Amino acid sequence: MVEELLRSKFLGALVGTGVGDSLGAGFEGWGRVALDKIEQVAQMRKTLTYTDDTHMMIGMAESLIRSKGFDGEDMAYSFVRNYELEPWRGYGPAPPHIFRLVRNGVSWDQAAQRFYDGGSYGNGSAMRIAPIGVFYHDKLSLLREVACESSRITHAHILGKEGAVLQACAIALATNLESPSALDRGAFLAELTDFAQDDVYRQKLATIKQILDNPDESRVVIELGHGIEAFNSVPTAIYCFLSEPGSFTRAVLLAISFGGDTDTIAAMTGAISGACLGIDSIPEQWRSKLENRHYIEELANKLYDLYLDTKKLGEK
Ligand code: RVK
Ligand code: MG
Ligand code: MG
Repeated sequence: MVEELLRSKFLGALVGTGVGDSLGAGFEGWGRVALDKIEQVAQMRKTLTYTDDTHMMIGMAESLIRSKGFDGEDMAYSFVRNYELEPWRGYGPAPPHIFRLVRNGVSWDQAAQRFYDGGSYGNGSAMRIAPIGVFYHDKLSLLREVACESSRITHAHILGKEGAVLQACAIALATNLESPSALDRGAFLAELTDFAQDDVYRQKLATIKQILDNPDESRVVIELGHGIEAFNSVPTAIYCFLSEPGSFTRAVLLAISFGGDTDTIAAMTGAISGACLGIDSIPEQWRSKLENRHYIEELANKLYDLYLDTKKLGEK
């Protein structure tokens, strides 16, 4: 793939997370929302302020860049430090407690096991995964391992880990597409199904195929979900991308229109769509209002430079 196209996809996935998250944040907990209502609200806002989804995505990118790849302890402390600086970003219930344990000396890969039954299956480890999705897009078995390890920092339940893995894989497959016209939705879903190791996700991927083949949006919330659990939101984001593969705007608006956990479903849809279509697909009127846009772009550029360096070293 041409280098500038790939760079644009790294930028698209990271900025796409931020734009989806901040646009969706105003509609959290709503029922169905009309598309023009979402656009109107976005237009009225001076700044698009992001939430924990993007804040943790930033922490993940910072750590990958600093450590030149995945380092669990460094990534955990990256999340902890960012949380301590801006605890008001709307974090889910468990992460702040986990961060306190890590700060008090509990090992990064042990703290999350203490919460819920077998760890959390919330969508918190999938919503932040864009940097891993793009950085490991051409090494899918390594991507699986790293996505899973990164999830263990806060989400140790198998369904939490598998949600992060599936979202990372969707971003990677989207990154690998030369253009949206190269997308074969059936093949994309078949690859994700091969990658998914849990029946809950395999079943939801089969439902996505059915809904795409016989369009019926009333099935989306009922059967795919719009909730805070990874299995009730990652499949919905994948559906939104596959439903509108040629338009970042339409994919993200669709994600928000389903209501529920709108910031997170839109963040994950934005990450996949941005990875497919690149940074220029994100409307300038949204991009220019995204809080910390230049810093997020700087991180995407640094991550891409690191990807190139790592690739050159591997080729020697
Ligand atoms: C506020 C039973 C479980 C569970 C288990 C449920 C931000 C709980 C972001 C829990 C995202 C919720 C969101 C969230 C991300 C998880 N048994 N119930 N084993 N595991 N749950 O606390 O980071 O918005 O109801 O890990 O995943 O925008 O409260 O948080 O929407 O999932 O929070 O799980 O949240 P947590 P998170
Ligand atoms: Mg959030
Ligand atoms: Mg959310």
